[in-house]
Amino acid sequence: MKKYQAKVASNIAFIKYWGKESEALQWPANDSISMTLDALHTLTKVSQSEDSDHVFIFNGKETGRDSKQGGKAFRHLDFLKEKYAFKGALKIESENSFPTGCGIASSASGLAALTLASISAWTQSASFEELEQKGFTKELLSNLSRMGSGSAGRSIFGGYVKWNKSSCAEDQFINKEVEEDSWELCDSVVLFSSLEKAVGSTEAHRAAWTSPLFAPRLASLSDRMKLVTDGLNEKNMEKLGEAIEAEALEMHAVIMSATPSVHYFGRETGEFLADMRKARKEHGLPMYFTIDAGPNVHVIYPKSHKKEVRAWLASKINENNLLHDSVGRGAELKVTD
Ligand code: 2P0
Repeated sequence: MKKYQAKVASNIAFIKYWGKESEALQWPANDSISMTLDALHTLTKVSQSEDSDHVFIFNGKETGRDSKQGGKAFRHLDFLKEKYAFKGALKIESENSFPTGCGIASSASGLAALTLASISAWTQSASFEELEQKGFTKELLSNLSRMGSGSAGRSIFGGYVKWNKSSCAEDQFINKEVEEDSWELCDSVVLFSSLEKAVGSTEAHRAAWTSPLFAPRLASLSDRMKLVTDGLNEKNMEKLGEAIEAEALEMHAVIMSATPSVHYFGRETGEFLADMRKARKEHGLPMYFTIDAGPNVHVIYPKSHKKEVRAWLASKINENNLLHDSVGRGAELKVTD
């Protein structure tokens, strides 16, 4: 039985997708931009099955329609099957190379890998070229991944990827903004907790509109987007870094001032951010933080300073709590017998 295998890395947003204009259409409240990672990935293998329903095995364990992980996957499979009138059930085996649900967008790599591998299996396509011949361009695959989980749309492409909300939901699109080879940035994730977060992203997205900080944020975000894209194009770490730190803190301020109010990070994370800023000043290390919807910190720095930054991190954090990664090349697809 042929297995269609998608390997998709997670991504870390520099300008966050936070809040939705429409949940049904997966239309975000703002443009976002992220760096696709390389090592932190989901590997999903899909084969066609004789069973009456899909079988979804997540990290070695069969996961049903009613579970949190399975629910999102099954809903997305149902959506794809109905949209394209695909025939038959699938057997899906999916594994993450990193802890799930703690601020390393696992739904980004997971839903993108599921989209890619399941469409490849249903259409029996062994490569991106074959998928494109059947109408499934990377742009379409990215858009379909977005329907599974917003951030997943950005993980199909490598490098630095922008999700443009456009003026109506149907016109939104995702594209590579800056090539991965143009500037190699690293991301070291500092794990303060590998536990699943108590409040999921979808629920927290919904609450964003209740924060008094949300409207002013949306009004000023295009200036910050310019700083981020200029920083990437000019390879200016200070410009990029200051913008991504302000952005992460602002997203968390929105989350904390929304109803219900959620705190995704605690004292340990806060202390680490202060230490990092101090070390940056004292030792001139070009490292800056961003934080997703979880307690873990992503330390972003140019590859040229990999040795010094990682030495500083190793002096502060137990190596079991560090995940080192860098900018990646985007989704991969292959078929095994
Ligand atoms: C992002 N995050 O841009 C932002 C920043 C987390 C913090 O997108 O409801 O799991 O599945 O579309 O993609 C996490 O939200 O939300 C997220 P859904 P998703 O990466």
